[in-house]
Amino acid sequence: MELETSRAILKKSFEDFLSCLEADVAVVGAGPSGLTAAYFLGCAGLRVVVFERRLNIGGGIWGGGMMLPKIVIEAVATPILKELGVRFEEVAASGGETLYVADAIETAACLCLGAIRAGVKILNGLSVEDVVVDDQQRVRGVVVNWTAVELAGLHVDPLAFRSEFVIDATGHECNVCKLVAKKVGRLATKTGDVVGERSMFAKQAEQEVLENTREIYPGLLVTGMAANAVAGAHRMGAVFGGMLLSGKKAAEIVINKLREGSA
Ligand code: 48F
Repeated sequence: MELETSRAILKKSFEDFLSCLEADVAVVGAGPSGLTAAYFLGCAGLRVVVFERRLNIGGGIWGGGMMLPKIVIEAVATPILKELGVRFEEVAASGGETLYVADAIETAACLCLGAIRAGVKILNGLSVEDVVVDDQQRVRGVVVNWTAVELAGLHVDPLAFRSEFVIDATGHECNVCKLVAKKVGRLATKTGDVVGERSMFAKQAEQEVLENTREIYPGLLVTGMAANAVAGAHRMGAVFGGMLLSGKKAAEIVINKLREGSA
């Protein structure tokens, strides 16, 4: 039984890795924005792989607000929760806006399952440490290593995965944008570099995150909190509507670009 277990795991894992070697879209980070982007891209029939540094999938959803496992969503984002089967309740209305609360664990689980059922491959325990560029210096994929290798500080060369587009969904750290700004070229921000996130102003941040969801460098899109951090916009705390809407917008941008043939 031991050998059969090993053989099954090796065979099926290598099949998965080989199937992800060339994708339409590589999403970096399996938080709410990355999973939502992946879900809508998968629903559009695209080949999507998500690379997640941690073993657990869901990014900042699990912690809710200060480790109290609830998240708040604005009315405008509730259709996405409904589509993914997440239940929610109305909690408050202020300034003409109604807010809803959902269970953080249910939200993370439904987003993850929704993406998988849409055909997305999620690879965990893997860190994106660089991008692949072509002769025009356009981003054409990601360079990946085991997070365990990174943590152990071992000198192990990574492997490359090719994709037509890469989406930086790494949250506050905006890791892919940082390394592109450092090693590849100027980002489409006011400084050409990562500007850095501003203090909490939830209402404004939720609007900004949609405006900031875009192609930030040829072949590289940015979504979720990474979009605000790169652009020098505000943070929002445990309000998650903007994350879901931003992920959906990133998917729509990529779908349109691939349809136009502008990859
Ligand atoms: O942080 P995260 O949840 O990003 P998000 O989708 O959502 C932000 C909210 O959780 C919250 C907020 C808004 O309400 O302010 O913070 O923008 O998920 C980011 C994921 O990216 C992974 C990281 O482990 C996390 O799960 N990640 C970060 N860097 C890398 C990475 C990397 N280099 N390679 C792979 N995964």
